[in-house]
Amino acid sequence: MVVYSGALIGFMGWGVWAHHMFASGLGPIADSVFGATTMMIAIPTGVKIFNWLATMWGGQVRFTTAMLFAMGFIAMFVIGGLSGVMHSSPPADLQQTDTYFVVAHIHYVLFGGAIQGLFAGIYYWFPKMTGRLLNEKLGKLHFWLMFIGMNLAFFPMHFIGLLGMPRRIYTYRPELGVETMNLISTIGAHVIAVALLFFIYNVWRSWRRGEVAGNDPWGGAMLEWTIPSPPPDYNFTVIPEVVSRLPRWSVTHMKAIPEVPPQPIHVPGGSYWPLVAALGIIGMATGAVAHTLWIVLASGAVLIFSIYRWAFEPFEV
Ligand SMILES: [Cu+2]
Repeated sequence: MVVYSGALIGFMGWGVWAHHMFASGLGPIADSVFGATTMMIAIPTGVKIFNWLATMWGGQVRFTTAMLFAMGFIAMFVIGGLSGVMHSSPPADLQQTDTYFVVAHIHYVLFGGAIQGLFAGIYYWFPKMTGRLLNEKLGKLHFWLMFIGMNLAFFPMHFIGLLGMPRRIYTYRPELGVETMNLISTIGAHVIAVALLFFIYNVWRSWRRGEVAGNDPWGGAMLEWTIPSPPPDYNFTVIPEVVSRLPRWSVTHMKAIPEVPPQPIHVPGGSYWPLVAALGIIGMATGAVAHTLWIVLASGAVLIFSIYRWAFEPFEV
């Protein structure tokens, strides 16, 4: 169900975006179609949200920075989803769409949703990528400042928009009564900026002298946690046979992964021919745009030549 929901959201996504553009005069048919899809996309999204909640319900939640970002993502994305469903009614949407209300909505979806999800991923996989853990204290400071900052910045925009302040415009008359709320928004934006400074400092510091991560700092269930951090170029010398959905946890639940001793492996050395091949493609595109046949042909020759050189390059031992 979760996979189907993901696929459905991806597919329906082609048919909801215009709910941000109803004021552009699409006409009643387009408005109705995009309004109906906006209503329907709430169903698979709801499936996903209940799945995430139920996953936590059945688990032992550890409040690491990565987890805090993941949970913050769910909460903020739900708020963005609720204001999103409000767009499915074209007459209501017509009022909201060219105001700060829609700015609030899209930031709860994209900042509260996507950006917090990205940060959850960065905190979770940074030790696998670099071999060192990000500092948790700085990480939590980053999370809370960003979480508070984003709500200060974006929540008042719902009211600012409904009171009539148009989007993409930063000036307004004092009679509109949105001065205090705009000030709160501005303060929130600066809090987000400060939060990001803590993040940048954390990455800079932890990359050089953070806590050494080892293979598996989190007690992860998946195969990437069985190999060193950072992983060798070839990942595994012997492709492991996976017999359960959670291979590293299977010791207690199901059959364990059989331990295969590492074996010698041949890895192709670094080659610059792929880069030359890519330049050939760029040359072909440039020649086509410039309507110059000989550039296309010459670049095509470069492409084919470098693919052959690349393919026949000897292995370095
Ligand atoms: Cu939207």
